[in-house]
Amino acid sequence: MENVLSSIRRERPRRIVVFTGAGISAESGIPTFRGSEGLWKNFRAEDLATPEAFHRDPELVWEWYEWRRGLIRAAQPNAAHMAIARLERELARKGDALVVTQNVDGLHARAGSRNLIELHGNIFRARCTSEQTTRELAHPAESMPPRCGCGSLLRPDVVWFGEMLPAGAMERAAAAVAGCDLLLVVGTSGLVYPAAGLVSSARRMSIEVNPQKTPLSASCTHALPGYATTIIPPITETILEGALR
Ligand code: BV8
Repeated sequence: MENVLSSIRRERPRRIVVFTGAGISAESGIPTFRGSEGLWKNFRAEDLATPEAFHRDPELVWEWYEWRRGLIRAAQPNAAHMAIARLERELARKGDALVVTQNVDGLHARAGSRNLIELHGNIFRARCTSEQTTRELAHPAESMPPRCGCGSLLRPDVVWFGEMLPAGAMERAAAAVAGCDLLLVVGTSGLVYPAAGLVSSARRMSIEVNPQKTPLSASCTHALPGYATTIIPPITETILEGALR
């Protein structure tokens, strides 16, 4: 860890991209997708987060998302989310910090991050399957599966497996990663594409923060074994010391 902090002090990065996965929310009590704590009532995300599953059983899929929303509503952003939001705020005119997240839990926004790309959508938004209009889901659904005023089914406004990401999201994220001085890769197994492919666009320093080795570890300049809430705050502190000098 100390050698990574020394590299940050030497390089004084100012243009930061933080690429996050489910692991950054693990210490907020939200199960990851492939972690040992068993995700989501013994269902695999790949089995339920698909258009086919929704077509087959919209009520089951909605119940799964309602259960996840309940967990997330009860959770709080953790020290890693907060440190990243502070980095964006305090860098301000001296540089910039963009969050590119695979997560749909909305915790980066709740921590205060505004410069944010949600590659896979947001679990607290629903979309009409006919009109494609979206709406916020502030409260648990009254009826199951919920319907739009037009009578059509609503669906979670997230990207399912086999679906395209939001128009322009990957292009914007890839351009930011290619142009940044430092890419932080936090809490992702690096298994889901095209998101995981972003890491190979980094041209300068890249630091992976994960208790496990992943397929992305070898393509980062540093791989720090450990938890996001332990490692991210000292890293953002060191970035700010250098950038604001
Ligand atoms: C698509 C929203 C084009 C829904 C999610 C190559 C190119 C293109 C596509 C593919 C490809 N290869 C395969 C595909 C298909 C597929 C895919 O990638 N499949 C995988 C399973 C192999 N990709 C797609 O379908 C994508 N669409 O490509 O469109 C297209 C269109 C039509 C036909 C062909 C192509 C869409 C993918 C998006 C799916 N939606 N989420 C929902 O959430 O319900 S993905 C889901 O997985 C979440 O978003 C999650 O964030 C994401 C990735 O998982 P991770 O975040 O990495 O989480 P995971 O649990 O795996 O890992 C957690 C990590 O944290 C672990 O490493 C752990 O060690 C670490 N950790 C734990 N605790 C901590 C920690 N780290 C730090 N601190 C801690 N405390």
